Amino acid sequence: MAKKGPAQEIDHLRRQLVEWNHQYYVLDDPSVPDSDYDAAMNRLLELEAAHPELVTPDSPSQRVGGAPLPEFRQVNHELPMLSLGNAFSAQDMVDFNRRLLDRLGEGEQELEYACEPKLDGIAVSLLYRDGALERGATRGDGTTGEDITHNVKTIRSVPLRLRGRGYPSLLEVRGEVYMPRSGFEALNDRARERGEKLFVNPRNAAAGSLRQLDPKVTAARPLELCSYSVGLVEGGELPGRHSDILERLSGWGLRINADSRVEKGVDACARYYDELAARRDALPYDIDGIVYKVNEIALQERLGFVSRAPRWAIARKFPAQEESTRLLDVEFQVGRTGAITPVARLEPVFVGGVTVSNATLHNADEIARLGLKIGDSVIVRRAGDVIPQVVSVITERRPRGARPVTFPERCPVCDSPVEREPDAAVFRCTGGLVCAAQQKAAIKHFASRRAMDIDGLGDKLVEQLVDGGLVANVAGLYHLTLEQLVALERMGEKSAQNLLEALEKSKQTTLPRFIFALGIREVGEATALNLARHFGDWPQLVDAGEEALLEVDDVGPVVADHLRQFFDAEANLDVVQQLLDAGVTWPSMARPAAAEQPLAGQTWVVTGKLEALSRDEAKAHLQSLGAKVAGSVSAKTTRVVAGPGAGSKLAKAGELGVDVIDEAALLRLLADNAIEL
Ligand code: 5U1
Repeated sequence: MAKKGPAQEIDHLRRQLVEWNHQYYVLDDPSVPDSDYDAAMNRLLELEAAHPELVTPDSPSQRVGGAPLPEFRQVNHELPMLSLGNAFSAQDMVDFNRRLLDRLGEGEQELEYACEPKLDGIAVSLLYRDGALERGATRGDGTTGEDITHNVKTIRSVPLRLRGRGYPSLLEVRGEVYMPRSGFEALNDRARERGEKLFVNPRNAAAGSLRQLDPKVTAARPLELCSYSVGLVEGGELPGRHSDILERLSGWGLRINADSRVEKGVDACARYYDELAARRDALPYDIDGIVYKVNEIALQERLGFVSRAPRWAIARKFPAQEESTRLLDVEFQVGRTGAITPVARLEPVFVGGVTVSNATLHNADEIARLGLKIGDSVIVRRAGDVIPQVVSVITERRPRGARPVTFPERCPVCDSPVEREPDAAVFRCTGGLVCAAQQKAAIKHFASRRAMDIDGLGDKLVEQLVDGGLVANVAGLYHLTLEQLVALERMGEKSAQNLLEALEKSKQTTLPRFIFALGIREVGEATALNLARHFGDWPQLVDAGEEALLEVDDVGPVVADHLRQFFDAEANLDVVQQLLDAGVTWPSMARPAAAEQPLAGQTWVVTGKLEALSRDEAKAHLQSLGAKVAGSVSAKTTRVVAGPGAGSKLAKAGELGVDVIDEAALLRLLADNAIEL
C-alpha cells in the first residue's frame, strides 16, 4: 500500500473518530475500546499540530476550542423559539384536542399526535450550513438568545458535521441540552468531596454548564443533546410529518428520544402519559411532562400560533419534583457501621408523586453548606429513585426563632462518644456491637432478601427482638425459640412457626450471600461475589493477607483494609463461628482445575434486561468461567445474552450471525458449570 500523506491520514482519522463518536454518544453502542479512540485522537492532534494549515473547524479535535470568551454574543433567532402551553390533567388534554378539532372543522376524526417525553433541560438552537455546525444558541427570551457555539461543540452528541446526505443547505435543529441524572449525581458528589458549591438539580447544572465563557469547563460536564424539532429550513425539503422529520434528523446523526411515539386520539395519548409516568423514576434523565404535537405539518400550519406558543402542541405536566416546605427538626440516625446521618423531619409535602416527610441531610458539612436552621423554609427535591434531598434554604423566609442544628457529641442511641473521622465529614458512634442501633441495622441487613433472605423478619420485628434483649447479634437469631417468639406483641403461633422455618431455610445459603450478609464496610454484592469466586471458601478468605485481597477484582486498598479489620476482630470471628455452629452452610465454590475455564478464549456480550441476575452478576459469572465480556458486538463476539429490551446490540448480532441466547439458557449454562446463584 502506498504510504499515506498527512492530509490523507488526517482525513482517515477524522472519519474514524466521527464514526466512533456517533456510535458511542448518539447510538449508545460503542464498537471500540476507549483506548483506541484516545490513540486515534492523540495521533490526529499530533498531525494537526505539525500541519496547522490542515485544521478545519469540524475536525473532532476542535470540540474543545481555544481561549475563554470575554463575553457572550447575542443571537437573533430568525424564527422565534416558541414556548408551550401547559395541560395539568387528562381533561385538559381532552379540551385541547376538542379545540383543535373545532378549529380545523374536522368533525370527530381522531388526530394523530407525536408524543415525546419533555426533558428538563435547556432549549437550544443549532444552525447547520451545508451540513457544518455554524452556530449554537440558547433560547433566551425566544427572540434573542446567547451564542454558545463554543460550548455546544464540546457536547459529544452534537455532530460538528451532519452525516449522510440530503439535508437542507440551511438547517436549524432545536432540542434540549440536559444532564443525565447519573452525571449530575457524580458531579455533585465530586463537588461535595471538595467542599464546593452543589447544583440544585440537573437542569440548573446543565444551564450553569452551558453559560460558561471557558469551553474547557463545559467540556468536563456530562451534557447531552436530544433533538425535537427544526426551525429555519432553506435549500431543501423535509417530510410532511413531524415524526418523519425526527427520523431524518436521526439519520443525519442527531440524537432523538427513543421513547417518542405516534398515537391516534386522546385516549391513546393518555395511555402514553400513564406509561411514561410509571417509568419516570427509572429513566436516566429528568422529565417534567409529555409534549403532544399534531403530527401532520400541514395541520400545524393551518392551526398556527397564539402569542408565543403554537396552537398545535401542548405539554402535559407531571407532578413537580421540587416543592417548598418547612424543616420541623433534625434527627440523627445511626447506621450499620455507626455512621451518624442527620435526617430532616419535614412538614409533609407532595413532591415527585409521593408525600415526603423525611429527607437525608448527608452529613455535618452538608448542613453547613446549606446554612440550614430548624424552622427554615426549604426546597425539597425527589427525582428518580434517589432519596428525597433538601437542596436549598429560602433564607428570605427564615422565621425569627430559627435554631441552629447541633451535632450530638454522644450517640443518641447508646450514649457512647461520637468521633469525627479524620479528613472526613462522617461522625461515627464508637459503641460498635453494644450500640442497639448498629445491632438492629446489622440484623436487618443480614436478614434482607439479597443477603440471607429470612422471610418474615421485617424491620419492626428486628426492633422488638433487640429492644426486648432476645437478640444482640446475627447469630442470636438462630437460637430463638417458639416460646420467646409467641410472647412478643402481635406475634401469633403460626407467624412464629413460619419465622422459625424461614430461619432454618436460610441456613442453606451461598458463600457470596454469606459474605455480603456480614455487612463488612464497602463490601456490596458484587464485591462479595468476586471474593467468593476468588477464594472459593471461607477459610481461604479469612486467611488472605492484604496482598492476596488486592488481587481480587474491584478490591482496592480501602476495601482490603475494611476486610482485614473485620477478620482481625475476634468478636466478628466469634459470631461467624456461632453461625457455623448453628448450621449455616454453603456449597464450596472451589472448583476442580480441569473445569475451571470452560469459556476461555470466548468473548461474550450481555444486553437487555435480565430478571434473575443483574448484568454485573451475569458478567462476573461469565468471567469466572473464563469468558471475556465486551461492551459491544463485533465479528469477534462468540455469543450474546439478550434480555427484553435489547436493541442495537441484538440487531448487530443478527447482522453478523452471532449466536444469541436468552437468560434461561444462560442460567442453564451456569448451573451446568456448578455455579450457584
Ligand atoms: N420533546 C419536546 N420538548 N419540547 C419543548 N418537544 C418540544 N417542543 C417544544 C418545546 C419548547 O416546542 C415546540 C413544540 C415549539
